Amino acid sequence: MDIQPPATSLVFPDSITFNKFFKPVRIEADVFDLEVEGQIPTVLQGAFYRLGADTQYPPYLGHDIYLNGDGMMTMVRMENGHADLRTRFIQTERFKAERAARRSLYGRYRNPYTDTPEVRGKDRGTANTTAFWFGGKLYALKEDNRPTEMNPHTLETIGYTDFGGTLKGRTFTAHPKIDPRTGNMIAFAYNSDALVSNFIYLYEVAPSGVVIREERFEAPYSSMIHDFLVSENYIAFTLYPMLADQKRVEAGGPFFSWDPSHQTMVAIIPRGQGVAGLRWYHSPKLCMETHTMNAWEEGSVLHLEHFISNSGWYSQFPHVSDPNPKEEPPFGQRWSFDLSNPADEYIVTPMVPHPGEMPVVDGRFSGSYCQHIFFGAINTQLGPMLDWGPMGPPFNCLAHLDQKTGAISHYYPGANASTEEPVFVAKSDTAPEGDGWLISVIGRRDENRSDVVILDSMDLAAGPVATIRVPFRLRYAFHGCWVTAAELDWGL
Ligand code: V55
Ligand code: FE
Repeated sequence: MDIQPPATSLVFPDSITFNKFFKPVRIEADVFDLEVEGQIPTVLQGAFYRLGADTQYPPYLGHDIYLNGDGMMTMVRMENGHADLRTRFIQTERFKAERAARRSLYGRYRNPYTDTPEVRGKDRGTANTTAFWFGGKLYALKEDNRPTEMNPHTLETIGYTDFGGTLKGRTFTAHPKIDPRTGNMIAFAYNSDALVSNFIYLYEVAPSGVVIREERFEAPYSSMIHDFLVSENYIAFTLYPMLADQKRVEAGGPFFSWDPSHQTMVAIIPRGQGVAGLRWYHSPKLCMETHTMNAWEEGSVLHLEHFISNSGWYSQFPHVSDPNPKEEPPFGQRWSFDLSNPADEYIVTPMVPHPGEMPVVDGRFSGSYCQHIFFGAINTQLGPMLDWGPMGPPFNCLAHLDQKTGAISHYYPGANASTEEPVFVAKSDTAPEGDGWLISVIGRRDENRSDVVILDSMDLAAGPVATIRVPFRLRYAFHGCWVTAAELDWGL
């Protein structure tokens, strides 16, 4: 018998994307009744979902960035104080093709020109960014493809949706917003017409799962647009020069690179009038928006609250000319635009004295003023910086900003432990704004293991009311959501 050794290495490279605490985990688990320290609040009947990247095979090109991993969904189902865990890969075309071949076949992030001949022209979506619940359905979102529908109970992959034929575009953001006034989803898409395109699409989707509004406008350049802002009457985008370049992509290069020859800009669109009322502003400073907190209106002033870095995101994408650029951490800022003023100007107010990211507000109030903002943070007064991972410097705490008092409080999970994006669940339908439970995954590096913690949003310093111990490591993930038992229809 002719025995063939594997054609490519089955060992993950000893590089920052794949080593130490960020080594791919690849475990599709079912663990019934995790250990629970403390008490899961009785209102938390439902499931916490989170989505991340957990590369199935060592990249055949030898190197890869974290953002290009295969989608892996985590579900922690909570019922009467018990917690059950399920993790599943998203069964994308890419995942299935590589599993059948038992090796990596796809090349660089968003670059089909780097794929092996076996998969040329095949779908290359990874569905790895946001677990999102809308209209009674669970989606795995990735901004360079359509939403992937998932079975919320089994985590089986159902496949791409085009919202019953009403979504014409090929792509869809990983950061749609739910308008709490209408229940509709406000979303956008970019690089939809072509791999690299200047057009940005706006969508509104009804809870019935039908696109009810579509418009598009043209940006001055094609770049990464990861997140956006929605207030009661406005939609806003921060455009920053994380440029996509078709020629470079065709030559097998990185999809994005930071090009300081372009300016950071802001597009403000009145929701009623639509793109006909679009106004562009120019940022006096070159910077990038990492994620948005909230947008709200005060008379003629529109406030945009978001995390801003004064550099590109060099841990993922290079600088066009500087071979050794310095990545700056993001800080929270409020940008205030007086829309009655015709001038191209706005006021920048710092919100947080230390770096932060992955913010959340109480979704019942998003688009209106939110007093309370929650996020992952780096506060070296609480403990030392953790070793850098493939996404830059990891958080060492969770933070709560009270905008009314200016106070910032923290949850510090202990030494050599990192936090992830907090997910907010209101304590009840009538609870005051911001009064809820925060759910976050803690990476315990010394134990090579993860915890899911539940904190009182109004008292982070008190520490978790419940710690759900996961007996293995959940690979650092991106965005999650909470879905109630009623929405999940457990009765059936
Ligand atoms: C981001 C994340 C992505 C991506 C593009 O956080 C931007 C920003 C997890 O994937 O593909
Ligand atoms: Fe994101």
